[in-house]
Amino acid sequence: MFEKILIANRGEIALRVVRAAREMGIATVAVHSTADSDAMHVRMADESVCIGPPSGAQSYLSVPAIIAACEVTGAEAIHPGYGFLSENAGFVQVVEDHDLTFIGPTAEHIRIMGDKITAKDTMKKLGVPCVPGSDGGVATLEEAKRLGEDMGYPVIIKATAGGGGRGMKVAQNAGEMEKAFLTARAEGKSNFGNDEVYIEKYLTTPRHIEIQVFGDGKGRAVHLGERDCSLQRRHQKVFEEAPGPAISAEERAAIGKTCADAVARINYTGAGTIEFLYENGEFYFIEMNTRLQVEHPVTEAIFGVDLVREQIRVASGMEMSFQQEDLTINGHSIEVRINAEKLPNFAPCPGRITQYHAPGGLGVRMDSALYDGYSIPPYYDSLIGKLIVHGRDRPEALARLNRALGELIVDGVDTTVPLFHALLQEEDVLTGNYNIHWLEHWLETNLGDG
Ligand code: MV4
Repeated sequence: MFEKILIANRGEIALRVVRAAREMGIATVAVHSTADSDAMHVRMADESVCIGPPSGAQSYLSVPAIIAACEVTGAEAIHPGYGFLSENAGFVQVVEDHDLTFIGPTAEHIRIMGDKITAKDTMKKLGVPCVPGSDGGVATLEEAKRLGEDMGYPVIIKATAGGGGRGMKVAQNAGEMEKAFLTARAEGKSNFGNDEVYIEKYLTTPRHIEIQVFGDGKGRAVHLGERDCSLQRRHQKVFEEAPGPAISAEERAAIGKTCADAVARINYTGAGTIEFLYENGEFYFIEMNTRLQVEHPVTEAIFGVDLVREQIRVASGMEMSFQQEDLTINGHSIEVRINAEKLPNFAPCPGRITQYHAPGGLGVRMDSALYDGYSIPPYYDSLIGKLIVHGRDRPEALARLNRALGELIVDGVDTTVPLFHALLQEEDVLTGNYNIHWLEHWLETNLGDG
């Protein structure tokens, strides 16, 4: 096992990794920008290294600075958290070239899943159900139009280097194909330097269901059920839950086994998430994320496992601490993302926190790096905390969420807390009756957003 690891991230996720490491007796090194000298992750880690000026590009994304921080402190492994360098295959390569360990999958796995056409082709060959669409890339407008006619409209054109909603365009009919195709290609080129696109049948009212998988890198893998993350605004999740209210135990077992078998076959290491659209009882693969996700705590809550601990274990060459048979679901968990944003338009709202009080009590977890007097810097994303509740069933989790939101105090900046109070009054939220468009429609109707 490692004696010391470096955490190449900030905020609540850096703190999350410090906590897991400390319970394992592993020393931690925080890195930080000059804007984060007073950050909680720096205070909580055993050591810290300032790696650059405020901008992410010059600090948390600076590969030379992070490698140098490992060399100076003697850290043996790097946990990337989410975002920043977590899905950067080139970074993983540099880490390995310096005889350090990346706590996550191999550069090759990241590369495969980062190219969406290759990811889909790989998953299809591994028996994972995919959205019907083009076989690989579509090079010409003529081919795109032919596919549209064959498949039937609407279709969606996606940039292979995109993902998370970037570089996608819907064509409702043949007349919209030219613009959608050329725009998706141009966006792929300008945003990712890659103009390759592929086409899928557009599913109109699906849920976003993602399966948590975990591999040991030696051909064994498990699944930890699904999360329903359908409530999103502009491809940013705001409310996530596990298990999914629409997914039966039989469906979970079947799609879970398919996913676990697929990642076992490719010797996948560590935590991964296989994203699906779910419509009319069918799962359709869209993307795989090769990182620990923001919403991992809802899975931890219902399975009673520490996913970061497992990541560190397998990265050090140890076995996972569980097998599939050990993994049973206990109750229901919901996470809401507390962002420093001003409604109705979700404008970022950095500033000084004059008072912070975290909720507590049975079944309540608040993952946050906030403290009284902390100043949220304007340079990074607006996530300032995650409130995660766990109950014996969904109604209990919802009641607990309502109660915990009422206890939370974040004074000095606007937050997304009022949104959650309002959502908990909605029948569709209370019954789990929503899809990927529900929230945007609700925001438009109730807040005039959009
Ligand atoms: C789709 C789709 C409908 N049909 N693909 C958006 C993010 C990226 N991960 C994939 N996305 C979508 N792909 C087909 N064939 C609808 C979306 C989509 C979406 C997906 C998940 C969660 C929220 C979403 C909001 C709008 C569109």
